Amino acid sequence: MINDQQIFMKFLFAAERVLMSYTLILHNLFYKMKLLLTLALMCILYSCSNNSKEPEQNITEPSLTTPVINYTVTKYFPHDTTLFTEGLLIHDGQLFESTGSPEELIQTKSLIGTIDLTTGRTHKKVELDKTKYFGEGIVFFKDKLYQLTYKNKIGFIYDAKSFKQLGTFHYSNEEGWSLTTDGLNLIMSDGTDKLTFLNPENLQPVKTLGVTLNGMPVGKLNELEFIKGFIYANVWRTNNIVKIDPYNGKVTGQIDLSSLSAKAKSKNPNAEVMNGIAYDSVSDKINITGKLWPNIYQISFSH
Ligand SMILES: [Ca+2]
Repeated sequence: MINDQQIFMKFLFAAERVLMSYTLILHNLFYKMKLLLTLALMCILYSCSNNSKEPEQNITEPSLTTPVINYTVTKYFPHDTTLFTEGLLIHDGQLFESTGSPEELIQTKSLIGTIDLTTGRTHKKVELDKTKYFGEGIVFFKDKLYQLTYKNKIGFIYDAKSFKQLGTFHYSNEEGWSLTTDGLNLIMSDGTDKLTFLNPENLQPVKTLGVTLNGMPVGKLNELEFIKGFIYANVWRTNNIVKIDPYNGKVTGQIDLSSLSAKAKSKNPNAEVMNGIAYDSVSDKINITGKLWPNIYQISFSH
């Protein structure tokens, strides 16, 4: 026989078991909810971190642009607007300019002269017969001055002091455009992407250097200037100067002189392309002008 106390004890025991079961279920539910919340939070964080990575990937992609070299104009000087500039350089503290003479511009001459920066007047040293020769770039090397002609495949050699003609030299390049020197060789442009290094003793080619920008040839290399171990070249029909590594021909920087060209054209609507680069090692400045430009601009840039 079971008495009332035993029945009550059984009821309490059963109630406790039911309560424990509910507690376990609730505990499991709470655990599952906690797990779901954690998973949801992880998904949100992963999604956010994925979104924030995308712009980083774009930024870290290799850049295909060449560094732009900025410049400042420090002075400007007058320039004779009849000078169809082909070459510009500084020798013994004097600014020299060589010019060409297109048939349609009857006022132009093929000459070499020094430029008086105060007045803009040209003091002529050499003049070619423009019915035969179109004067191009010049360079001094030791005690001589060398001058290219456009299509005659002939160059002239002068005494660097008296400007008396000492002789001529011939080259196989289709055209002659500009000259500069690295102190060992003469460096010649001919309107292509190739620069020809000439032995100054016999004017024979030593090597040619192909100039590339991001792996692509840079054609129409024009007026040259050698500055602190690099060749700077104007690209014809543009207002750009490219900085060239003389060992591998790679363009390592670019200077955009469009604003100087715009200034020149605002003063003389007949002004043509930028075409003169002359480095002054004393002031560490660069003189820039162009064909029929009314000014020579003295600029400085990091090089
Ligand atoms: Ca030059």
